[in-house]
Amino acid sequence: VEASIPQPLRETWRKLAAAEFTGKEQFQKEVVRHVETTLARSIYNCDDNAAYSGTALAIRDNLVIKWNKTQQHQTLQDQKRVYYLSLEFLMGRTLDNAMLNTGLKDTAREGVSELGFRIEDIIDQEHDAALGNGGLGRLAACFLDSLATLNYPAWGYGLRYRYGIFKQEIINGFQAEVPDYWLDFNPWEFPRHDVAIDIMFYGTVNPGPRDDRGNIKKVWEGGEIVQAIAYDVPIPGYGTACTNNLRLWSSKPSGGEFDFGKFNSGDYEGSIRDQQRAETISAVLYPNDNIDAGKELRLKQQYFWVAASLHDIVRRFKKSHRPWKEFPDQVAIQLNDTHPTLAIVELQRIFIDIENMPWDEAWSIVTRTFGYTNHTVLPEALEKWSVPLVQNLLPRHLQIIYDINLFFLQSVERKFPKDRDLLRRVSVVEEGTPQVLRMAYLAIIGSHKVNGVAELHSDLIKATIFKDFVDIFGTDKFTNVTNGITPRRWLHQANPKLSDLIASKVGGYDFLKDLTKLNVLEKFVGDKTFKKEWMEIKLAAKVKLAKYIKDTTQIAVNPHSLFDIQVKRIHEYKRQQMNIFGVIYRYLRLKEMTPEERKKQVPRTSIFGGKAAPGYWMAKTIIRLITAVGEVVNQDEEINGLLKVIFIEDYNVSKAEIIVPASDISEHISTAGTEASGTSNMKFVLNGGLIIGTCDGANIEITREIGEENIFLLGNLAEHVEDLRHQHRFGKDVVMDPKLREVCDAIEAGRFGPEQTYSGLIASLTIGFDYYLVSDDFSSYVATQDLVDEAYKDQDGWATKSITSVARMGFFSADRAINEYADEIWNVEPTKFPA
Ligand code: TH1
Repeated sequence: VEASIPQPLRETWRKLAAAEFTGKEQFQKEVVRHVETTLARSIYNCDDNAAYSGTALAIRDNLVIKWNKTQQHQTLQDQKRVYYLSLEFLMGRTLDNAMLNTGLKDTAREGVSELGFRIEDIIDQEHDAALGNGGLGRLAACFLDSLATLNYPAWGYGLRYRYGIFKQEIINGFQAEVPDYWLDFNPWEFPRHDVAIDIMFYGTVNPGPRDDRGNIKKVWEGGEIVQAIAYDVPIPGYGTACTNNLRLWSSKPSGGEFDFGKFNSGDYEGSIRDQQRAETISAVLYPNDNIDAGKELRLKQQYFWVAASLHDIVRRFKKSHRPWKEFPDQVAIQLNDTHPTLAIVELQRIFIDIENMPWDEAWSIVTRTFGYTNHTVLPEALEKWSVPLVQNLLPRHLQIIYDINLFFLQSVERKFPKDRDLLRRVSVVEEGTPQVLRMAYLAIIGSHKVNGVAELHSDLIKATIFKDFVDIFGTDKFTNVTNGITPRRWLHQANPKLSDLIASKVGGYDFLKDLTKLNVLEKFVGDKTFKKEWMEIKLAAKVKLAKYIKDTTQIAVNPHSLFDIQVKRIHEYKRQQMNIFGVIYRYLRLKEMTPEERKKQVPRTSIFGGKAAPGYWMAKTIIRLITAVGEVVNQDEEINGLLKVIFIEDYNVSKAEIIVPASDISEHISTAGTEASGTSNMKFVLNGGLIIGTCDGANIEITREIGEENIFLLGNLAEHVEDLRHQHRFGKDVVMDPKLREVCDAIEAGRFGPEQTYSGLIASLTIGFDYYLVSDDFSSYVATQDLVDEAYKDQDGWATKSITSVARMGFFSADRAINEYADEIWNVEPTKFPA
């Protein structure tokens, strides 16, 4: 308030208000001005990178004007806001998306062309914002795009990691990790040094003065203080003025805490060490997907981010001078997995310790504010924090967690008297040495809605990991919101030719805002020329990927071969091992064939990509097997191009934009019941690729929407997994599938390099009891791949499947998902913008 311009002067300001550029000439003027003044460069040293910077800064100016207006408008409207708390936002590149969403791409293309540049080269200069591991972080990014596109007043809150997900290099066939320092030039963020919040760690809880009700207050004090600085990123909606905010926190030493005493007394290095300790908090993204490592620094990150965000949210609410009980009418906070669960505890602490609210009143507000999204059932991914760790780092929060748990268990006891085992099972505190806190349970207890991310997954959590909580809270607290993807990035931006062709048939680009409009395409499945154009676009995308592969690996692949793609984090449950075993099996068959038989085979290019967590040895072994198979197969003259195996290094969002449009078939073959949803399955189908997959996650709903005849399903069902695992562990005569045996024999015979390299992988199938059931699904997998070959021979039939599938993909828009969250969980309305 103090910083605002006095009323009488505001008219002067308004007359001078910055205006957006319009048209090519004004755009060019802005680019040149930024290159010459902001960057201090000239016609003598303007390379692609300088042109990128100039273009980004010009586009940014328009974005910022929309953003400021949106924020002011939302403040005036004073509606309920959504806050999406996520430790990961896997945004990828911004420039292209910003141009498309603001409708400036054609202007920019022509504009830079006259200045001597190609827009594609400029776009290609940008470093990905890779603040995420995989699906969970990319989902958060897609949701931000939809929230803005649908005009919801929404903020994302996350961490501004100095290092995003590591860059993957393949050295001698093995993964190596290189740090991803991405902040050298980031025009998309705005530091808000005035938004600085002190966050405390460690310290002790001491008795304080009595409160209004005569109770002795608990005072948390004497801890170490770190400052959170806000960095804001504008999030433009597609075809709307609405531009939302993503606020990322960066850590630095607090002004009061930074030890100038040490500095002045000559301990310069000591003072720098303190500074580095503070900065370490937001230094690096933990590179684990679906794994909980339980590290103290990770807990520090979580509290730092959650405390800063809540402070900010509460401060914003307080400006409206409403009574506290209206907090849940103004604020909806969504917890992206359990990573921000401490937000529940922190809000309760703010209410009872700082705002002096009675416990029950506070708790009722807290639970009406939060929603929790679960993204995994894998036991190794469920967060559990050791009690001694929390006791030391956040002593007051531990007390509050104990109280939350106590009151919860008392209510359970009232509802189910004398069921001691139930109390043990649902307690937030798991007994053991040490005791651990089950964060998912805390998230459930502190939220009014809990959702899974695909139907099967939402059913599974109710039937398994959260069953007791369904009995306690009733089934209505648990719901499903099937994931979605933004068609703006994943169709219009990644595959402009396909987007244009679709627009020419469905009556313009409205389908990008209402994806169900794609269904009009079904009318054209019989249209010969349309089909031809459709398949030409697919081929062009394959040619583009083939060129990328050639440029980066020196390996030539045939764009007319069947492109079979599996790109995602490397994980045993995702079963890249089954894919590569299938490739080996195919290779062995090809080797046995006569030249005549070989001529009848469909040539195939098996493409893999994905990062392994740095400490995940099995995943790294799988990568090594893939690259080793490639080394053998790609050079085998007898095979003569009938099979190629490619590993694409450093899979990320911008590479996905090249890869996704280029698939004939993509693989989504997780052990049934393990992949909560998957979202790349949706991206591939939306781009006219077919799927080979298991009955898992969103594959099931994709099948329901597009029809069984348009998908290649394989393997055992989720309901049989438990039995099959039991058989592997305790069954008497479990024999490995003979086809898989043959593959293992080839590996053990050293056909892909020293057999010891893969001993762990082979052992996982035998003495490891084949936990992911590769043996059980392998023959089905191989047989289904044969069906894929057969189907591919009929190119016309293939095109029919491809078009029909795309026409039926409307459901998988992230817009649909966001509208479901808005209606069923957040109870928020879109903002109305003046026309
Ligand atoms: C993923 C799920 O594995 C995937 O199936 C789902 O589509 C995606 O979330 C979005 O819902 C997950 N990623 C993580 C990452 C961490 C912890 C748990 C999960 S679940 C760090």
